[in-house]
Amino acid sequence: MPNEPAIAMIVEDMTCGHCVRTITSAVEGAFPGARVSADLATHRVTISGASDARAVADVVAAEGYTPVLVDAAGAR
Ligand SMILES: [Cu+2]
Repeated sequence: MPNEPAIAMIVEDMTCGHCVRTITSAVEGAFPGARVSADLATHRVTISGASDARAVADVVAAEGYTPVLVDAAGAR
């Protein structure tokens, strides 16, 4: 679904490449077909290919992080 809106969240406690890998593999494992891109500098994580933002945030939280859902269009 190319036009499916992306999910975006700010994860302030995502602080290194290990965090990025942990979050990416957890989300992609829980939502087959989802693609995660993470930017360490802004702590922003964008997920495409998944539709339930709350469920994605719950997966990230289950890994011990603190996701805050934001508007995928850019506002935070
Ligand atoms: Cu880390």
